[in-house]
Amino acid sequence: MKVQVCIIGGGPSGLLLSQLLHLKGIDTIVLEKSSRDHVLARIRAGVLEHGFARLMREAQCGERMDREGEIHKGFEIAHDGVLSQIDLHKHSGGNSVLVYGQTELTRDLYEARDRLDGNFVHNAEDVTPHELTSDRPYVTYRSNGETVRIDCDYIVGADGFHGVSRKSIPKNVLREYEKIYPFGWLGVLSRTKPMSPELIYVKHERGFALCSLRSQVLSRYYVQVPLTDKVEDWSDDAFWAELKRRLPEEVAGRLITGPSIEKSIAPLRSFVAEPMSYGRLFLAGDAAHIVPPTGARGLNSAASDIYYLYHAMLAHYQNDDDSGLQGYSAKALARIWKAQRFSWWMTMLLHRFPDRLEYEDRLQQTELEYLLSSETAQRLLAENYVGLPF
Ligand code: RFL
Ligand code: PHB
Repeated sequence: MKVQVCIIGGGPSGLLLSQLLHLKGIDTIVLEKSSRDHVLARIRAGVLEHGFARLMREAQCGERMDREGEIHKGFEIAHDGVLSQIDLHKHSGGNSVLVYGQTELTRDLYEARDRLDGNFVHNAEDVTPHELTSDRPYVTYRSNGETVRIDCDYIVGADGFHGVSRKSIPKNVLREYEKIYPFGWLGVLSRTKPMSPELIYVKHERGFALCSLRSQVLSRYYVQVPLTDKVEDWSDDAFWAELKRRLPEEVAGRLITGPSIEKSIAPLRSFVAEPMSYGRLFLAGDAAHIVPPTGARGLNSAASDIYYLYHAMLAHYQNDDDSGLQGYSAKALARIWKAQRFSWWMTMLLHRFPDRLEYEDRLQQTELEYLLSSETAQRLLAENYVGLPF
């Protein structure tokens, strides 16, 4: 089989790119190693930048997002028993974010691909890119015991952090930057009414917590836990009790608890791989970079990669102009590093760090006091949280 662009990975990055290219008459195939049900069972991001929402509309996938997604013009920070509001709208020149779950967004993308009869292979085993530096790259995979070969012009590696694409770039070309944080987030999804219309980020001496939501009947909460904790260690009751302890009293009193319908622990990590292209392979999304979720940048950073790659491919196929593809890695990385900086900053600001100097704890406290007392500092936060332009 021959296509113009072979996309490895059917998460939000791969699906969005295939949909955008398809609409412009560029043919793609998406090779996904898992089943659709498996991909749709993952509970991840909840906050979308307005730039991402725009791209979803351009991909003709924005209808349900615009109907069911909630516009959030601010969020709250809880610390020392007090709540302080960050007015994103005021401090970012009228912008906001959209609260709409990654699971729903991925479902919308799948449905859009189905409507256009997009090429999609689920349960593709041993997906392997070949001949990346030749002008005839190809990808092989196994399905029902047979090896299938896809010839293409370009390969896009959108196969997440554990995928095969990044690993196919030679070690002497690839440079990896990584920071592992000494804790994780224990997340619970519950079919309960959210306690607050806005997200609440909590700094507490027992550790960070986050109150988020997916809709008016679906809540998402997180607490910072040591890396050694296992999900099995945490009964629902223990989770709710710990969350309550970290919330200001008036807020804790409003918390509505219920059985968890999903519970998982995500370790926190910052990671960037450079360059993001090698020959005819282009990396996008979590395949090339990871952020701790504190700044809600992960999926949003994937969206800016897809935007740059989509326009670079259009320029190639429509105008025979390869400058976008040649400049893709540098352009994407410039924005990625800013999202890295912001996510690192939010993480350092709000978490409890074991084994740290008291001096550093005082600096952290001062940083937060400064933020909450300075409009200039809140403007910087708002500009980054709603998403830098792309
Ligand atoms: P994905 O979603 O990991 O999808 C990659 C796909 O590739 C498949 N795959 C392969 N396919 C073929 N062959 C192989 N060898 C393959 N290896 C893997 C996988 O099965 C999968 O389907 O990457 P993508 O598309 O780049 O999307 C990235 C986002 O998923 C991620 O950045 C966000 O979820 C991060 N994130 C958040 N981002 C935000 O922007 N806002 C948020 O509020 C936010 N909250 C979060 C988050 C991530 C979290 N966790 C669990 C890490 C909250 C959490 C708790
Ligand atoms: C979420 O709702 O899952 C969420 C929201 C904001 C974050 C991270 C995760 O910063």
